[in-house]
Amino acid sequence: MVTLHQWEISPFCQKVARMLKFKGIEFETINYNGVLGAKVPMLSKVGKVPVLDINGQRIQDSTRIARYLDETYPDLLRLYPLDPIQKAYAELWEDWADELLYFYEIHFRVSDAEALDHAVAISAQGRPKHEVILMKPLLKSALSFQLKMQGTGRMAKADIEAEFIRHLERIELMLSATGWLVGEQKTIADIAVTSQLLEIVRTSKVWGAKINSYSNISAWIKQI
Ligand SMILES: N[C@@H](CCC(=O)N[C@@H](CS)C(=O)NCC(=O)O)C(=O)O
Repeated sequence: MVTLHQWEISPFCQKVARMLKFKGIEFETINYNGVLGAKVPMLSKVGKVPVLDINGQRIQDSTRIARYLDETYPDLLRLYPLDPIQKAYAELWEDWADELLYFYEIHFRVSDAEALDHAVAISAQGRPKHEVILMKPLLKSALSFQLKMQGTGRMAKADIEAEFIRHLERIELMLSATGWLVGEQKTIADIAVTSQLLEIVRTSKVWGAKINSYSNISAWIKQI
């Protein structure tokens, strides 16, 4: 059995779940909601989720998992294109989504009270009520700290949001050629980028509507 150790609210965990579905690999999930989050550091040396148990191995990091899946199941649909140039583009999009777009997603989560409440409710699903109350300040301070350390959290809100719109415009333009970010079919690039955007759609009404106002992006997201 393939097991995905995850936080339901994590875009990286959603990315792995989408990769497994894309490949048609059945899996079960173990959620570390509420105070169970304290067990996450024990799953791997890095201490982050996603962590995947597969074929007697434990793999941490969504990108390492993606590579493993392509290498181990060459007969299933590929996440990374075979063409080396297209593969490099897909890897760049993936890294951009994981290492940059992620911080916009965090910004929209901590700067909008409604989005934060929604994220907290998902992170504490199935746990006693007092954990929901406990989770809110914990999640907000952890995410704000992460955002400040990375730098985005020290920028003016208006500047962060103007920059995010520029990114959306670039994505919209890139999709106008084939409907996909790289080549003519779905790749890891589409899965990685939409996994970040879909977390914004899921928790923020205003920014979710903004993302869906771009026609290519909206049609593309529906296919993921
Ligand atoms: N590069 C990692 C990032 C994973 C990541 O940042 N996971 C977050 C949840 S969204 C986490 O586990 N954070 C716990 C921590 O940093 O202590 C991947 O692609 O899997």
